Amino acid sequence: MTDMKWKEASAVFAVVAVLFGLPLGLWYWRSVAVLHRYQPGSTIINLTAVADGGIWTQEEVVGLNYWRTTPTRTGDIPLTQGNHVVLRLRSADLLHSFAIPILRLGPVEVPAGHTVEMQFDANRAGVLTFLCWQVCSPEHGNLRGRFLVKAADGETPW
Ligand SMILES: [Cu+2]
Repeated sequence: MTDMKWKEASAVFAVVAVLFGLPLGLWYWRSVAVLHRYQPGSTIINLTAVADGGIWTQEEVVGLNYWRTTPTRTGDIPLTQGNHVVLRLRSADLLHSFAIPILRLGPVEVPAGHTVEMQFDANRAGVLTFLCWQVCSPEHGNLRGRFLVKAADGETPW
């Protein structure tokens, strides 16, 4: 009888461990372990492409909020000269791509369901335009944005 109780208890424990441990592990992997891969002091920017509206957003587009809300188009993204930038690129829907032509970075394909990393050093002050590089959708032309790199001495060259 006590043996049965013991088995029951360990089964309950196993279920609870999976129910809570799995999300916790996932959360840890996404928010802590992944970020520790980058060099210290990196500026980490998440950009998700959304075909509807042609939007690059810094918001997370997952599950229900894809259907319920329109993500906010990212404004100009401020950087400071010398920043090491880690871009974590995603797509909310179909195949997009990403490039920063003035830095000759990319294009890299950004398929849905993946996170594509791109890193660069903002060595020079100025405006860095980024855009989707392939005709992905009717509003493809809107899939662009800017990094504004402020000079290390505080000057703004735009
Ligand atoms: Cu596109």
